[in-house]
Amino acid sequence: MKFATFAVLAIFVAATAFAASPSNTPMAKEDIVPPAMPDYGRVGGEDIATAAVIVALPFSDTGSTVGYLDDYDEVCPYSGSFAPDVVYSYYAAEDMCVDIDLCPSLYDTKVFVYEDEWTPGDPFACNDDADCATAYRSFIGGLVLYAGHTYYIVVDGYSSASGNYVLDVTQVDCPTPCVVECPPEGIDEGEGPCYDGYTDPFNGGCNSIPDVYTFVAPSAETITYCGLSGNFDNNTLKDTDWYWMDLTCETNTITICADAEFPLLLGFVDMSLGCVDGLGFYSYVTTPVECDPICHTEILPPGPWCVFVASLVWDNIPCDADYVLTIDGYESCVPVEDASWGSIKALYR
Ligand SMILES: [Ca+2]
Ligand SMILES: [Ca+2]
Ligand SMILES: [Ca+2]
Ligand SMILES: [Ca+2]
Repeated sequence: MKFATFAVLAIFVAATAFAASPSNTPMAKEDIVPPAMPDYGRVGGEDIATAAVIVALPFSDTGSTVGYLDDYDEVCPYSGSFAPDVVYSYYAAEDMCVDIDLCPSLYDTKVFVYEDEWTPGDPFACNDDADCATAYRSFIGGLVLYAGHTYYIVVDGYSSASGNYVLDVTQVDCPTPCVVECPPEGIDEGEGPCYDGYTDPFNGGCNSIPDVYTFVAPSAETITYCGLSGNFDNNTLKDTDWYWMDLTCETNTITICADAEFPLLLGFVDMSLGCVDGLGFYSYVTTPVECDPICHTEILPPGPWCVFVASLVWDNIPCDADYVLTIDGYESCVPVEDASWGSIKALYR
């Protein structure tokens, strides 16, 4: 109690000194006494051989990775980490699903899971940064464990990060498998699945050299594409699909919708300047979960535009993950001065 009072007082004094100082330079950082940090202590195992055994679920533990060795690392998607790690193990007596939650931890965590043995470069599951209340914490949701297998949960850190962690492993209802079906009217994207070393010579847009596109034919009807996207090269790359439209009307109200077996990034790219450096989205929408259809509407001026579809994340999305994209409002406009009755009638045949 005494110490806590002292720490609070020290911060107050430091803040006052900083605010009121007539100096034109800020005071040195070392003068600020940091608040006391708890030390959650050493409780996890050092490595797979000495893993701390999780006997039953739900399981909750707090500990610190400080002072442990860096035995393991996985890329998901950041490489080059040398952070210390601790290991827990759990034997699944039956098929089940679990959430592995490090969200309340106090440092930039990373977590990965091995099945039965160390499989470097090929973890059973892996996450660095999840959608936690605090940024950069880790979470693996709805992970399917199979009866008769032992799972090693490695609590690790991004880069050199280490510190106090809070680990919760909870059995949850297994998620309904997300399956996106191609409707009968769907046009096959035609690209095929990505793979390690893939360079996307098909429709990678400005991510490919040379740039390549799927050219969309205008239609008064809804245009539907069935495509694939996913992650490859150790989840450092993703297949991006660029659908090219030449908008010819004075204003073009375009609605794009997509449903995917992966978290989705869907948007418009203004291609009027081509693949210039720093090319960004005109606008976009995202969904952090799979099988969550999203739509986006813009009123666009005439010119070349792309619809962009890809996985939002670099996180073990298989290369054959399906999506369905629809485009509404991409119609042809014939310039009035060039229009003949014949050409106008041809449009509506
Ligand atoms: Ca490590
Ligand atoms: Ca992290
Ligand atoms: Ca694709
Ligand atoms: Ca592609």
